Amino acid sequence: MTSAGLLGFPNVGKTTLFNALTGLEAFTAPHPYTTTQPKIGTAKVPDRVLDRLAALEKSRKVTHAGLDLVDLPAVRSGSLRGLGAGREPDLLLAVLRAHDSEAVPVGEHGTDPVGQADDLLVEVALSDFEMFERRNERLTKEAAADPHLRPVAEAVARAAERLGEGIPLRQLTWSDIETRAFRDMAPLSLLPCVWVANVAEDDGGNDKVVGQVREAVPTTDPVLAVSALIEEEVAGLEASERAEVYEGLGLGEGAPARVVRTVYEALGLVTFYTVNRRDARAWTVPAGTGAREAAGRIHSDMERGFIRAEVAPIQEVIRLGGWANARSDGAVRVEGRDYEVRDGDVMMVRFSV
Ligand SMILES: Nc1nc2c(ncn2[C@@H]2O[C@H](COP(=O)(O)OP(=O)(O)O)[C@@H](O)[C@H]2O)c(=O)[nH]1
Ligand SMILES: [Mg+2]
Repeated sequence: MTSAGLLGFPNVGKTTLFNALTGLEAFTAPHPYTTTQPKIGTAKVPDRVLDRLAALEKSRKVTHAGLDLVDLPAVRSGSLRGLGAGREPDLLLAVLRAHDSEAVPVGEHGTDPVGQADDLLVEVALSDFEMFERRNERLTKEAAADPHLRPVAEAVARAAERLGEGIPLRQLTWSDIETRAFRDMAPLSLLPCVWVANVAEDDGGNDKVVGQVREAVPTTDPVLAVSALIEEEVAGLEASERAEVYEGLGLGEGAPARVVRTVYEALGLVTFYTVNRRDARAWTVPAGTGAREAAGRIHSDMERGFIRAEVAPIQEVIRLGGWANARSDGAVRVEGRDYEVRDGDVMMVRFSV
């Protein structure tokens, strides 16, 4: 499953946001470094259209898309080294404290989200830099003896130089060969990053905060404002109450839906749906995935024996009152194996094995 790592300085609200997104109650405390072991949880992706489709088709089960979240230990100077090695996340969710509640002690990085963003960018670039410098030294020697290594050595040298200037690797363009050469080092600054400003409960100036953070981070990084504390409380309510509370508080669809959608977008993922009496289900694939390959996500037989896909946008299926109606009304298209699955497609795969 897709995974996001929560990154940030002590006490900024990482665990609170983790709880809000996963509905788990991890231990939070108003003192730093309460999270010593990474915790893992799964955020269910709230998806009202999928729920409506399931109701129309009388599916016995609904399977939402998910996002694995890793609540990483707080960032201290030098603490990032080796963090990515092993089970690195697909993306970073960088959390910035943007509230100054007196109940929560202020750490050395303060409550100014822009300062924290600057400092986090430096920490991440620095930890990658040290790794690339070491690799660079070794590769320079090896490439002198083995010309085949030269392109890789040059890429690592160039990366080390830019990291030394504080530039995250994701801001530069790398070929597939270069990215592969970096892979075993798992550089954090190459990962897509979504920034979350953890704002006060009563904050009316969220747009301003978002704008300020946006100025401080790479232009391609999405920025969101979330009140983690409220969201944690809402996550504790019955599912049936949540939508109403969100509406009452003017929080729209709520943070879990917003965060997960932003993460999917940042990773270039699209969601498609399958539905029958047994199960209504959301699936995610990289944008540009062909129908046959997407079918393989559901079952390898469907990929092997793929004949065609019947496709209609989920909103259209719901508007017409279900799949059978959509089909008799001519809203269902027949697509071949190379059809690029679009976000929101309902797909029925015809196959034979
Ligand atoms: N007032 C207020 N307190 C918060 C907010 N987010 C987190 N906190 C509190 O800040 C403290 C530290 O939060 P925690 O999630 O443990 O921070 P972490 O160290 O980044 O994991 C806890 O007491 C939280 O209840 C918020 O949006 N507003
Ligand atoms: Mg924590």
